[in-house]
Amino acid sequence: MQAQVYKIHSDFYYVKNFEHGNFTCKLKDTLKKQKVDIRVGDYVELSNDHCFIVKLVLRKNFLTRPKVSNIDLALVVCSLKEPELDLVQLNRYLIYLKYHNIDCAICFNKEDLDSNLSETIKKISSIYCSLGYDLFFISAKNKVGLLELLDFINKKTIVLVGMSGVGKSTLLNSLNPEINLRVGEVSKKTLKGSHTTRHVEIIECKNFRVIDTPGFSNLKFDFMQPNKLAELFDDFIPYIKNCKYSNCLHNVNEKNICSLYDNLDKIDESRYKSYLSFLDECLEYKEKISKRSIKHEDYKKESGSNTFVKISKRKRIQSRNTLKQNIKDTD
Ligand SMILES: Nc1nc2c(ncn2[C@@H]2O[C@H](COP(=O)(O)OP(=O)(O)O)[C@@H](O)[C@H]2O)c(=O)[nH]1
Ligand SMILES: [Mg+2]
Ligand SMILES: [Zn+2]
Repeated sequence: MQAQVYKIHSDFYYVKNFEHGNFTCKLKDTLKKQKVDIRVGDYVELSNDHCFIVKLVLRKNFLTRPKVSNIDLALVVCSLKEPELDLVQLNRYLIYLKYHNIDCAICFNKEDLDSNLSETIKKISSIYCSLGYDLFFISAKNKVGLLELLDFINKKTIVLVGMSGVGKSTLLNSLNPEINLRVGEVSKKTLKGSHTTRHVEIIECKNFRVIDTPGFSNLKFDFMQPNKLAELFDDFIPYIKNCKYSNCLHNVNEKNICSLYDNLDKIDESRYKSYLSFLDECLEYKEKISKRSIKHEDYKKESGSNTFVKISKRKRIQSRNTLKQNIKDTD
């Protein structure tokens, strides 16, 4: 029987089959040995007694941070005020989700706090409409703009993405009053909300399902090669095609040979600023990887025509002399 994982707690997997109901399972030893990493959202095959997960079904998509899978739509939530709208942070989520092949729509929340709303809408739309995102200007608290949103997420499994304090829990409560998630008050001092979602879980709502997750803070591009980044910015594509070199990083070092850099006046400032900031993280990652591969070489020892792999220092058994030495040192 197939079921979907809706919650994971220590070693227990809470799964659901639409006909047969809910079961609590453990992972079969063979899967544990293969280090199969089950996530919330995964479809799995159960043993006959429904006590064990015996197989993972191929995923439609997945994220590693947070660990979720099979997402139809990510609703990226930001607030216009308290905390102040942060377009770099918004782009961070959008690019991250694009990299993982997950469709996104954007909710701009707390419209009630923006005294200059029509200007804001104009500015935001000019950047994000042409990128193909569906935009929703809402007030989760006052239940403004929610009907349209409810219609849009109909029958979908969604995930809410956004910094803490922007109103994700409030939005879920307003969309679906029965679920009653804890809402954290924004701290008066920092204007940042407290994090109240502690585990990943699929919540069944009236006409949609939501994966509630705490795991989208501290998201960094520390997993990607720098030359792959620009391709994820749809607004850069027409220009980067014309750069002189295919490994162009489209920054100041490539002046005059970079078509994007030479056309920066046609790109939104916050988009390019976001790119440079993520690029730094990718470059850091690349450097880390290259250092790691140099270290790898250290572990090889050549003797004549043979290459031996040296045991890493940490795993080598200490000689009795060094042991004695260490004991003396700590005395
Ligand atoms: N003024 C206003 N405040 C809101 C709105 N939505 C949420 N809030 C407040 O923002 C704070 C953080 O909301 P919460 O839902 O906990 O944010 P989360 O951390 O993203 O889940 C709470 O004090 C909410 O009452 C809104 O539309 N307008
Ligand atoms: Mg919350
Ligand atoms: Zn370039």
